[in-house]
Amino acid sequence: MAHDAVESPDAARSEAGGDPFTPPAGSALWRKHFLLGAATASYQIEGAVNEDGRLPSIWDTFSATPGKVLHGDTGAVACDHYHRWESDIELLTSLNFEAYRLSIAWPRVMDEAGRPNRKGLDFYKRLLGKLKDKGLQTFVTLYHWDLPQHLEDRGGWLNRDTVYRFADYADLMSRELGGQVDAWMTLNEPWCSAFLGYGNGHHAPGLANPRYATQAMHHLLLAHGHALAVLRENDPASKKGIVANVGKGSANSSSDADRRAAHLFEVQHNGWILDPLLKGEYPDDLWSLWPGSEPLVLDGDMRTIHAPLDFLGINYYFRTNVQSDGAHGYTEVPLAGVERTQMGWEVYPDGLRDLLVGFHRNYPALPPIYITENGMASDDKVSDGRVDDAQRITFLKRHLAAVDQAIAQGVDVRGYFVWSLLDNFEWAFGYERRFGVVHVDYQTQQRTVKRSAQLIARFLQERAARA
Ligand code: IFM
Repeated sequence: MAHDAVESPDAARSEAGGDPFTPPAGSALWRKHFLLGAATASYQIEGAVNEDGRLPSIWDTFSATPGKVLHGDTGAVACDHYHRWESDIELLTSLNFEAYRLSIAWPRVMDEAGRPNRKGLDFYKRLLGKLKDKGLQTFVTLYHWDLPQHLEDRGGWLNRDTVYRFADYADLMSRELGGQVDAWMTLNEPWCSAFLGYGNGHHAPGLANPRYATQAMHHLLLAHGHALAVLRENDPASKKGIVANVGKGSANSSSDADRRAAHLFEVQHNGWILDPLLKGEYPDDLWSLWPGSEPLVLDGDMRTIHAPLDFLGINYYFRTNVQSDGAHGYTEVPLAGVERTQMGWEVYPDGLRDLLVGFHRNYPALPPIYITENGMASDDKVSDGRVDDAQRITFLKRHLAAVDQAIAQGVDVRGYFVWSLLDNFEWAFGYERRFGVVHVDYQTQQRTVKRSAQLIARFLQERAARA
C-alpha cells in the first residue's frame, strides 16, 4: 500500500507546478477548529454484501438489473472495505485528516423483524472504536441510500410505515453506538433518494413519476424528523443534522422566463428540502413546476420535519445552466467552453459561496454548516506508483477558497469533508468515475495516495504544527 503521504514542502511545491494546496495566510482554514475530513458511504466501499447476516439492499437489486449501472458494475466487492477497514483507517490517519464521515448500512445491522444483527453492529463498533482511538471526530450518516430490499418490497419510501421503521433503526443505532459518534446525520441527500430514485428512475429503486418523488421526499423528511427526536433522547451529547445536496442554477439569458427557470431549478434542488426543514413548509413554486403532485401530509408532519437542527450538512458539486421550457418548467442548456469534470459537471466554485451566502440571508433558522461533501471525478491513472490528479488539486483549492469567502461574509461554516477518501462505486456510473483522493485498483485492491491527498496531508501537518 502506498502510504508516503507527507513529504517535504519543497518537493510538494515543485511537483505541483508551484501551486501547492495551501490556503493563504489569514484564511479561516488555518483555524484549528475548522474541521477537515474525508467522507465515504457504506454501499460505495464496503463490499461483503452477503456476509455476516447482511440482507439485500435496493442497490443490490438495482445494480443486478441489466442496463441500470454502467458496465453492469455492482457494489458486491467495491473497495472491500469490510475486510480492509483497519488498513483504510491507518491510511486515513496517515493523511492527517481530523474527521471521518461514514455511513451505516441499514441492511447490515437489523433483520427483517427489526432485531439487531450483532455481527454487523460489531463491525461498526470496531470501526468507530478505532477512529476514536486515533483521535478522529466521527460523523455518521444513517441513510446513504441502501434501503433494505424487504422494505422496498412493501413500498419503500412511498409507504409511510418506512418512516417508523427508520425511527426504530435510529433508536437501535443510537443505543448501540452512542458515545462513539460525534455527529449523526439522519439522511444523505434526500433529493437523490426521492428524485433520482422515484422521480426519474436513474437510481434505485428505479421508479419514475413526480408524484412518487414528492411523496417519497415527504416520507424521507418525516423519517428524518422522527429519527432526530430519537437521537436527541438516546445520545444527547452528540450533534444531530441532515445532509442536503444543493445546486446552483444559472439563467441562459436575462429574459424573465429564463430567470424564472433558474429560480425553479433552485426551488426543485434546494427549496424542496431546505424550506420544509428550516421554514416548516414546502415552497409553493414546486407545485407550479409539478402541478398536482402535492404529497399527502398529515397533521403535525411539518412540525416534526421543522425540528431544530444542530447543523446542516451541505454537499456541493456543480452549476446547471437552464432556460424556460416554454411551459411551467425549465430545461438544461449546457454552457460551452467551461471547465468540466469526468462526470461532465461544470466546475463552478463561486456557486458554493453564493448558495451559502444566500441560505444565510434567507433562512433565519439556518444552523451551523459543515460541507459534508465536495470533490470531483477524474480519470486518474497510476504511473510509476504515483497519481497526479492536477485538476482535483485546483478544484479543491478553489472550492475551499469559496468556503473561506462565505465565512468572511458571515456564514457559520465549521468544517469541510472531501468526497471521497477512496475511489468507489459511483452509483449508476459504477467504477468508471473516480472521486477518491486515494486511487483504488479494483483488480488488486491496491490503494495509491493521489497527489491531492499528499498536499492535503502536508497542509494539515503544517496546520497542526502551528496550533
Ligand atoms: O458519490 C456520490 C455520493 O454518494 C453522494 N453525493 C454525490 C457523490 C458524487 O456523485
